[in-house]
Amino acid sequence: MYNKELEQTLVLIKPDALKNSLTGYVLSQLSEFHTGLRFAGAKIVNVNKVLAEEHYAEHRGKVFYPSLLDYIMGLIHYPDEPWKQRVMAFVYQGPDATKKIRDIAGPTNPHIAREEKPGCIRALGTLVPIKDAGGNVIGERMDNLIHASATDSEAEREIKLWFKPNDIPPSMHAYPTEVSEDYYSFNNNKLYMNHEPGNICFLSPGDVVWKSDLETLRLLHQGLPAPCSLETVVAKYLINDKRENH
Ligand code: 3AN
Repeated sequence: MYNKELEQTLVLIKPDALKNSLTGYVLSQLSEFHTGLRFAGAKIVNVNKVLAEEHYAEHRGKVFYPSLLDYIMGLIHYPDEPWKQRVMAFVYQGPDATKKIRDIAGPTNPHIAREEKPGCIRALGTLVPIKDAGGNVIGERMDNLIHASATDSEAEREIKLWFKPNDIPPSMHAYPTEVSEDYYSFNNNKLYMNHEPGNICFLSPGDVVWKSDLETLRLLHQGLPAPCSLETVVAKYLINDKRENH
């Protein structure tokens, strides 16, 4: 039976919130006292290009997409301080987690947030013009401090993108897991089911894996269409990994 207590959602405290020292404010707004929700996972992440692209895959090709990637990678707020380029990623858990957190976060656009929902977190954000090489304004970047999953299915996709099963206590797992019986490695974006020198091995026999990831890997290895790409599965294994540029 579906257990509402296990419902989960992803929250990212983005580089503009970190730079403006709003971490404590955000965490207090989202605290168990205010929301009834609990932390199920937490990590500091230096967001690499693959993770940024996968997280914002739905915006690929849009005019603001390149600056959105720079923003989440910390390149806008900490251009010369790579050691500060990070976000804080959280899994919150409890009944109606996604809806409760979206309500407190507020509308995507900080100007609209200020007009329609004063007091929400994103009302403290800013809009920044995006210019082309000639200096013409071609769009705007929304520095809106936090990311919060929009729907339960987005939450599942995003939590599986940012977190491995072992990042979350087993008693809090909301999605099925499986134990890998095989090695999985990759090189040049190609998948291998062994551990060859030069490859990055990201799964070994005995590792606990999201069941849906293992199903995807099996399909990809057979050259069959899969529900998501190799990058989507591998991204979480490269978080904070020196070999990420492989
Ligand atoms: P939300 O973050 O509220 O779920 P999404 O998922 O539609 O909104 O968009 C993800 C991020 O992409 C937003 N947080 C915002 O930074 C950026 N974004 C979305 N739509 C636009 C837009 N029309 N112009 C500029 N940036 C946008």
